[in-house]
Amino acid sequence: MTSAEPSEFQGKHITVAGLGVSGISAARALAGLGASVTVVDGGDSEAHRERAVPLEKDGISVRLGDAVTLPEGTDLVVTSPGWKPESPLFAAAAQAGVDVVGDVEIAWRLRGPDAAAWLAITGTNGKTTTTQMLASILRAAGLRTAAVGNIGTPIIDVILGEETHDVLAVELSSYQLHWAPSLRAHSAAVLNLAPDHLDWHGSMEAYAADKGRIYEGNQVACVYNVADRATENLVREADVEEGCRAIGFTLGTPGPSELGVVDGILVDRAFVADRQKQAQELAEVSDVNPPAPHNIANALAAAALARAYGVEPAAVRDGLRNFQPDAHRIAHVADVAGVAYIDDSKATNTHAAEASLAAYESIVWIAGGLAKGATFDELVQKSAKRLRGAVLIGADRALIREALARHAPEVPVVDLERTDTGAMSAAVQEAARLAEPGDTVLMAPACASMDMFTNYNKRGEAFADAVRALGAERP
Ligand code: UMA
Repeated sequence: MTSAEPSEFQGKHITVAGLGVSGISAARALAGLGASVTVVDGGDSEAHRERAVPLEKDGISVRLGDAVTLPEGTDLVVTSPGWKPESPLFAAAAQAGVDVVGDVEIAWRLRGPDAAAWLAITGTNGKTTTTQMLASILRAAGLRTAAVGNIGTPIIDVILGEETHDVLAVELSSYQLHWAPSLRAHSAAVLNLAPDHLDWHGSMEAYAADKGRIYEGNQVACVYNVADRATENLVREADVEEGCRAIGFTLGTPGPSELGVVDGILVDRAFVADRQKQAQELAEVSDVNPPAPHNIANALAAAALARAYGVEPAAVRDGLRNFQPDAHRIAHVADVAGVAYIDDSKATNTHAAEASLAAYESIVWIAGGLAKGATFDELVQKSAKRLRGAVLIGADRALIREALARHAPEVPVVDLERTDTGAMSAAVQEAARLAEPGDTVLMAPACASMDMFTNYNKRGEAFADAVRALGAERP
């Protein structure tokens, strides 16, 4: 915070829900601002106890193994994003007349008078990549920026940190948006909307409504996906600043106020002097890495936000060229015995898995994990003709097995009936058995990883290790 004024949190008794990445950041920041902080967490593992020690040394109370009781005298609850709205702790807070907000809300309230603008991104899929692309474009324009939020860097740390920023590329999850009522971004994008996290939100309507909050109070542009009507509807429902524009992105030829693609060129018909007659070239499709359709859409959304902020076309091109995608996103691990092995561990929901299954012709699919309330019928129906076989792992694999039986009964399925970490190695061996030269073994689980792995990175690493072991066996 640039201001020397005492913050609204000084002297307050604040309960922070969750001793994870965002809870630790919020607790430290609020204690630093003079609040009396208690962190509560339902977990009581060795890892939790280890995380508590440095906080307690700094005068922050930590209560483990109880996610229900509201500490006596709490003035405000600051929650981590993963806590569901119906958590008993929040019912206790409501009973006591105590507000509940998230760490993003705190970050927003802590911005100083010369604070960096927020360019915000959400969507069911592609938000991390788009946020990284946006940060890369902003850097190419010579702006001081950081990629923050759901991407893994808590926003509070950046707001209160030493470094000064001109503009932030902010990835926001539906959870974070739910708990950030006063957030008002410079411009924002919803990339797409498909069922995900329904166990958290309760319904598709509630999920969409939380995503739509990202447009509230936008100043310059609300960026939506022309191919996904639901995102445009969210723009219509939003209450924005006077003069804020709706900007579409499309893989087709753009109309006025849209960015799109013409003859392999990414073009802007929104941020030009005469959008009826003019189109500005931004970059070539081949500048996008990888140039897969869903990723070109991500690039267009990032470009739209950058252009809304006033970035020049050449910086959009340079930023896209400089961008390197993360590991575990449709990453080619190796070819073994004429079969390609692809790690798309990041496909943690059906929508993402659908995009990667659409990219290959003959696939042995490794899938399963935590379904998070999803159903698999549509995914299997759409992908059935591409499946040479399927290998299922993880807690909710029966849901996928049943969908395969209903819509792709001829596809051979191996149900490993395992949820241990070593199951990935067995899954790769089974997949190798089913695959023929020219096929692709695609690990795009359509599920979260936490039933078997710490996170999707670990799941991807386990897959890559198993593929390498296979390569050593049969080169
Ligand atoms: N906990 C409880 N009770 C509950 C829920 C959680 O006690 O009912 C405790 C857990 O024991 C744990 C802590 O709360 O100790 C974890 O809190 P959290 O799940 O909110 O996770 P954080 O470590 O704070 O990380 C969060 C985001 N996690 C989630 O939204 C689930 C991270 O996004 C984000 O990077 C980080 O804040 C910084 O902003 C991860 C994610 O999976 C990558 N996001 C989802 C997604 O992208 O699909 C939304």
